[in-house]
Amino acid sequence: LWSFLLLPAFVFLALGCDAQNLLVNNIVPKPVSFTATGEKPVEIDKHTFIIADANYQEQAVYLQELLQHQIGLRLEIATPQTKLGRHTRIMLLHDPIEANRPEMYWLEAGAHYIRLKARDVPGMVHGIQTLLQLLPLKQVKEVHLPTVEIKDYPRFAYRGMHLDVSRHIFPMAFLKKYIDYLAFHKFNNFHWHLTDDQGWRLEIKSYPKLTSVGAWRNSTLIGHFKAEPARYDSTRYGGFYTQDQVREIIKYAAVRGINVIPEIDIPGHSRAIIAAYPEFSTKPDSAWQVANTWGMYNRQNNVLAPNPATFKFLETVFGEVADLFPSEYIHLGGDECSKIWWKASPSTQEFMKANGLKDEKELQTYFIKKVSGYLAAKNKKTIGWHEILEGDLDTTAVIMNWRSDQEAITAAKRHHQVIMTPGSPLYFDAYQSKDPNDSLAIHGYNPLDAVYNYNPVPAELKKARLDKYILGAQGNVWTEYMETPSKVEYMVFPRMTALSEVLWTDPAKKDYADFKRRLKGFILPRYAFWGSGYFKDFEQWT
Ligand code: TNX
Repeated sequence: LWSFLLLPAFVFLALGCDAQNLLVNNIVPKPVSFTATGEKPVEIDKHTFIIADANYQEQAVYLQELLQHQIGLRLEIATPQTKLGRHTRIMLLHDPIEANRPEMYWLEAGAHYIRLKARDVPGMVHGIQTLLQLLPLKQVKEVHLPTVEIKDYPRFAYRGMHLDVSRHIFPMAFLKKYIDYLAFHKFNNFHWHLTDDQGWRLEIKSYPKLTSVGAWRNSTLIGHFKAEPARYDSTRYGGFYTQDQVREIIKYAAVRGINVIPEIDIPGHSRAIIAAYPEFSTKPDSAWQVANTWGMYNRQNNVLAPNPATFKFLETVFGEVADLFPSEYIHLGGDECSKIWWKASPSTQEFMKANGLKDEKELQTYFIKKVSGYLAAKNKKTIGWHEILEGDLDTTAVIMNWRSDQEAITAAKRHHQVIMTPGSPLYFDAYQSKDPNDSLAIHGYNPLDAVYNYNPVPAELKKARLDKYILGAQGNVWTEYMETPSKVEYMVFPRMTALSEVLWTDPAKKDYADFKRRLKGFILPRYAFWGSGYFKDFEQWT
């Protein structure tokens, strides 16, 4: 008789736990640890309150908006005066949880409460994302959340996505959507590539021609299939972001736990600058235009000349940038600086002689050190592409490595921290299929499984116990052939989702087949819910 009476309770518990395991098993990126606590599920309905302490007031509003959008319930944010009664409360609380675990969160769902604890804003945002992944993607009157306990934190400190807005510019609304994508995937840095040969996109008060001239080119991409060459017409193309707009983006990202790192690319990739101010070029008398084609490297002059006016310019521009962006790090580019224009310029050669620089590499280092010094004077640290390693640099500079493991090993041996962003497989402007009719892209083939199976820590570094120098990794989104937001979405999804798990989850817990199960069952519906495009044929190519 006893076993007969106990059976229903047992079935309830067993089913309850299964349901909980199932839900938690669907989270992307996979969390560090979770336990299904098997209590009576928590009910969320229109009477549920959100309560946040002083640290997380903005995140309470963020959660309120997300919940309203996802399940159609607009929950009230309680104030100290609110009478809570016996209704469920979702609590956002500051708690150090564990020492030395930045971005950690602790989610507990018990009988009448959901408690989210975090030591910092990014941690709280990650907890919010996990909570949303435990809830359905549909409008409800009430929903029952199985009781769970999740403790979670990232594998890497730097988890970035980059976006090139020079080759193509995107509306403010899309930048915000992109930041929402980063937040959902528990990234913490947005690398904003704001300048390049094909357009300068940031208002600089002291040098207005950077945008009145430098933000505009006379070519617009029209053809865009792999099977046919890219075609352009000569329509004027361009635009830029005002400093007020930039502040709006920074604020929007900060609420979502995301730091915005601006990149001003010098001393190469500077064609838009010299179109606006020819006096900073090695040929001040030429009439330069903002570049109308891609791939300027070596073919057309796009380097800055070392003269007092140029250095004054760089100090002022990086000064305005440092004042505008709260980020601890500013990216000064430093990639692909063609040396031939310096070789061919008598005044540059004279400058080098006068300053004891024996070759153009040393001149490049001279530029990087100057700008790094301007940044340091503003209390900012430097990030640069790995070419900045060509010279002897202060070890506070972080190296962004876009080539092979070898550059990372060199940098780490010289005690620089490194962010891994190798073309293969982290350039999301590369093809994700071998379909001859695919939409136009650059480079080879970086399919989804290559991204998923990527390990940012080179084996040799691990052996040499230098793996602590790897800060993390980043997906790069160069937009030569991404002229619309939907093309960007097509290129980043689902590869960005795969990268989020590379950066967050313990490699021992990764499993590509299981990732694809979660992707198909739970993330593709998200893309659809956001109204976002994505590359649908990934199964065929991986
Ligand atoms: C190289 S990687 C570049 C970019 C291009 C990209 C195209 C790097 C630091 N520079 O200027 O957009 O290749 O994939």
